Amino acid sequence: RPDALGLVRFHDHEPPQDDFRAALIAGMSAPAKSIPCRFLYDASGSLLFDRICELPEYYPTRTEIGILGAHAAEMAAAIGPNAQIVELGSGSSAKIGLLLDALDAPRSYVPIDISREHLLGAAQAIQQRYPALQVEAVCADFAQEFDLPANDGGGPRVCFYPGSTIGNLTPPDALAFLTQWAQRLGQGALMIIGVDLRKDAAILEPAYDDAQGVTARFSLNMLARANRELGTDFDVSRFRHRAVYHADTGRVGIDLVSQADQTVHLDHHRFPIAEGEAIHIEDSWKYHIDGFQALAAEAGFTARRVWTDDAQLFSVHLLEV
Ligand code: AVI
Repeated sequence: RPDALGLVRFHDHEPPQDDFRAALIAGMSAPAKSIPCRFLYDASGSLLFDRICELPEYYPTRTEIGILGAHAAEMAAAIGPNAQIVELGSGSSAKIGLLLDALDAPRSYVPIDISREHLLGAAQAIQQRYPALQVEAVCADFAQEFDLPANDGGGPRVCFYPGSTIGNLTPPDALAFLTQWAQRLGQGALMIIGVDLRKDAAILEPAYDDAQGVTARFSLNMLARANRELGTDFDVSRFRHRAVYHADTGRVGIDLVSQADQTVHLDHHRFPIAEGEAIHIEDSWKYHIDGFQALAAEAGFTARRVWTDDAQLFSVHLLEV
């Protein structure tokens, strides 16, 4: 068997190290405290997120996999042969496999990830499973400027962005993101994107606050990570995870709520927090199908198809630039 990594082409755009310290100081000094959700995903956070995806209450992962499995043949027919598949974030080889298995002679697979380790692991696994595919791993922050590997196989360029990760951006940021990607992918390119749908709070709130407390641990890990990496002295036991669905805007807001008046320190910085005060750590925006299609149209895409599950929990859109 050929050495899989030897076949993978690797494009390293050397994304700069994210500055957790600066982000934490800025967010904890603001009148409404917050810490950006991208800091949830250190090694422990990523393992906890994998466990979230298996929880009975967290329907998005299994529902999206169900939709991809049920409709991969239609997706493949819309794409045709010799495609270049560009995946944003590559922690999901299970999902890309559903698409690759259905496609007619896919030419190349371009996983893009900020984490070199995850990227090379995923690229290697795919190369091993699909020896005829040209795998071109790109280490980059996919929100930053960089050039995509050329698409010279004669088929379409198809961007695959599953998981409703777009939902962790505010709608204006989602619009900016889609606009940037429409331009980068180029005329005629396709995008297959997973988008979680609006629904009853009775389904959404447990999805973000499960009975086993895995999501709470995922959230609280952000404070434990700050203690480990930055030397803050958060008393993690005196914060509580809270998830609230705001049906008027379609937003699940996630906060860590202080259970006491307390002060957190980082070097010479002091961050007093009152009992009941929240540190906002994440939003997960939910869309109506037509609302998302309107956003995509504003960004320069035409909505071609949309697939959902029977219960209308989740949607997978096919867009064209
Ligand atoms: C990664 N992202 C799409 C997840 C979501 O559903 O918004 C993150 C998450 N946070 C708590 N549970 C899951």
